Amino acid sequence: MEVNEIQQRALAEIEASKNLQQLDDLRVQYLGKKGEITAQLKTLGSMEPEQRKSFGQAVNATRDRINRAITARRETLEAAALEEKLLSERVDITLPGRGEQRGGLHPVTRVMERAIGIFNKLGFEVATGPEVEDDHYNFEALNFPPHHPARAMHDTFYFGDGRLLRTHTSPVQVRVMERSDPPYRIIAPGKVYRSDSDQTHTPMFHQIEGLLVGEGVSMADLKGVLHTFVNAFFERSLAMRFRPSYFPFTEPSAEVDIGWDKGDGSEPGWLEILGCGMVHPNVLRACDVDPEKYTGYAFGMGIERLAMLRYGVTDLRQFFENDLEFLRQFH
Ligand code: 2NL
Repeated sequence: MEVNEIQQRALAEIEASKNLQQLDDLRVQYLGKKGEITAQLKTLGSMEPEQRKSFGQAVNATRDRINRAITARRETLEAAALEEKLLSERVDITLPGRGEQRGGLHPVTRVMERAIGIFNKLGFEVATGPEVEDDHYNFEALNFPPHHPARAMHDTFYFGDGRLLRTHTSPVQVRVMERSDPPYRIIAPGKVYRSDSDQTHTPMFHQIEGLLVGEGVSMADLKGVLHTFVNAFFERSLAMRFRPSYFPFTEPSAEVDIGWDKGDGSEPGWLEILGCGMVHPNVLRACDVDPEKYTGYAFGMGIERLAMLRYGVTDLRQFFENDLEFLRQFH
């Protein structure tokens, strides 16, 4: 086939190509390993030297010509593609705004702040501390025996280097006791972590713990403060009872129930809302506080649980899904 004829056809097709894919197909068709121009070059071997020279020059010139045409066409197509992309992505800054939407606090935050406000009025100050702790602050100083189940892999998130995610906010209070002398009247609100996940447990949840240590502090003081708290929190006069319980870090220990009317016509019953007790002498000693001179009480409660009761939420996991339809109800 006449080389000129190939060149004319190639240049016309290149000029007519509509996109980069078509153009590349043409490059392969003419200049590729099995391309038409390459096929022409392969015929050189069987030619007489004189003819080979002139024919070789002609084919090479054609190849260069086609190459330049492809490069030029590619630049044109790329510029057009960019232009199209810019146009399609253009933002019309003259359009009117979409208006503003009022945000709101997360129900867990609201309940946390509500509880903190009540304890502040009762004279408790907020203390905070790290969420990454170690065995000493999370367990040892709190009188956990070495093989207590809470230390087990399946309850506690360990980093593997001696560090762990705190499973309660008690370490905050241990740190306060270690670095200062009584009296203490503090609450420790914050995130805590347990390797647990089902209908009623999430791996991260929120807690408020309280600690009051001084001279002559009794369980009656504890009961009075907690009853004042629950009445203030739920904005009504509630029945409340202590039920004997066990925690390593308190002795005696109690679980606190409130009289609860579900409001659905069913009989009112008792509902557990928090745990508490008198600080164990071993805990005071571990923090260098003299248990002969000082006594104290402590308590702990789950924020999500309080929030479920206050807002009538039945599925704990809704607090963590960040579904705006759900969250908007709390504005
Ligand atoms: C619960 C029970 C509780 C404490 C937490 C505490 C802290 C120190 C010393 C002694 Cl530093 N006790 N905290 C005491 C009793 C109960 O929490 O059911 N929490 C959700």
